Amino acid sequence: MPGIRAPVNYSEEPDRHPALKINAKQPFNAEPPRQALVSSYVTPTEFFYKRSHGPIPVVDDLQRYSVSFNGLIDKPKELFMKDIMSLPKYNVTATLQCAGNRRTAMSKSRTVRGVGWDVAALGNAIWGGAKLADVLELVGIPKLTSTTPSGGKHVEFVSVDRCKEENGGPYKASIPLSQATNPEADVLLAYEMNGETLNRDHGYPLRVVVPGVIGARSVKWLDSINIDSQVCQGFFMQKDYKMFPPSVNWDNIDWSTRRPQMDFPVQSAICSLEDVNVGKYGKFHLEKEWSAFDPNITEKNVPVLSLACLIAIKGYAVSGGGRGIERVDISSDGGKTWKEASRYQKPGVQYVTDDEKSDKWAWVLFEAEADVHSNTEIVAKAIDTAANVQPEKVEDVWNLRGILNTSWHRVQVQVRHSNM
Ligand SMILES: Nc1nc2c(c(=O)[nH]1)N[C@H]1C(S)=C(S)[C@@H](COP(=O)(O)O)O[C@H]1N2
Ligand SMILES: [Mo]
Repeated sequence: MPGIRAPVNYSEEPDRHPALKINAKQPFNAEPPRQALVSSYVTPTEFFYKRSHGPIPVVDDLQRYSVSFNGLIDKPKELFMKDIMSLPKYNVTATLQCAGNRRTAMSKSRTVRGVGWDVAALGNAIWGGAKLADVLELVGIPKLTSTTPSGGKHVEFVSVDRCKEENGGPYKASIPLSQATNPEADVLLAYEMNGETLNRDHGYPLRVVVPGVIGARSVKWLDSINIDSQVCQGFFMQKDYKMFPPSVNWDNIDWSTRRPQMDFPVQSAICSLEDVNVGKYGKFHLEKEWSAFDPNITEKNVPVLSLACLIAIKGYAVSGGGRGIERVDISSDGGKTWKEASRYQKPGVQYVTDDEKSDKWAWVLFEAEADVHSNTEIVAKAIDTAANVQPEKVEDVWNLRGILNTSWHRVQVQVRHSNM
């Protein structure tokens, strides 16, 4: 018995924060209210989105839990928690983003298949654990290896949880061996999140964190690692999480024509405002009021801008592959004119792209304000260090699975005049 098991039903799910917006109950998929994301650079674990494909595994005996290494290596090995924890520990601040983030907005343009998400299917955490490059070295694969002598080129992660997409088999994904053995890629086998032991929802006792890559490759509840000559053939690598052009539909789809999505493109969203906001424009101009996150906010209780004319615009911007955010542009006239937002990671410290002190795998929060006197649309778009820019229209990136909606984020502000 390996000390960890996958429950057959949902009777052993962990407790979760009541403010999470549940997009699917079984398997559990939930995101925080968007305001929660901009109230801190590091997302508190309880507000970090949770994306699962089956019941959450249960650890019965941590002493007996181990990860086995198989496939194209000299000889199979088994590592226990104590072996992994005896390797140097690294803390990597990285934003994990589900490829389905902002899917609900994409489905409004044309129907897509998949769990609906607003703009909060991502979070920024400090992940603590061993570098996969060190772990692989321990089992006999040197650093910076792209092919093993026996032809291994990919590292496949197999989990404990069971999901229906795999016909009751485990969740799986792979990354290239060259990335896995490169210490600078910062791929972790993480046992901590935000300074605490990983919790069950996020992969306890051990998960993979692949910085800069769509969340789907950061396999939770790790069971085994296979070194393989080919990319993982599992459902989530081959029949899901691939980007198709808008002309492909469920009748003409050929999954084999596209590669599994890895890096995510440049993304940003406004989080201090809902999609539709009603502001009361009164007699006096109020001091600017950054909307603080209130855990009592529910969907039915959307914050109304109180006497808004000077509107605080706060949000996040992030790009994949370790590309930093070069600029965030904000428009308060629907995209006709733009001004640059200020960016930060540590509160109060201006973010400098590519600076040694900036976290390359993490998001950047941004702030701007707009003086609004009549109904308008506020828009955000980010530009990364490769000068990649978010596409203007969701229609241009529409795809049948509804992944990677990175179109300009637009929110409506309606101004009502009042005498209060
Ligand atoms: N074992 C396992 N790993 C998994 C998943 C899963 O369902 N099972 N979901 C993946 C997806 S699609 C995402 S976006 C992230 C979500 O991680 P989180 O729940 O810690 O936010 O985990 C990934 N790893
Ligand atoms: Mo995901």
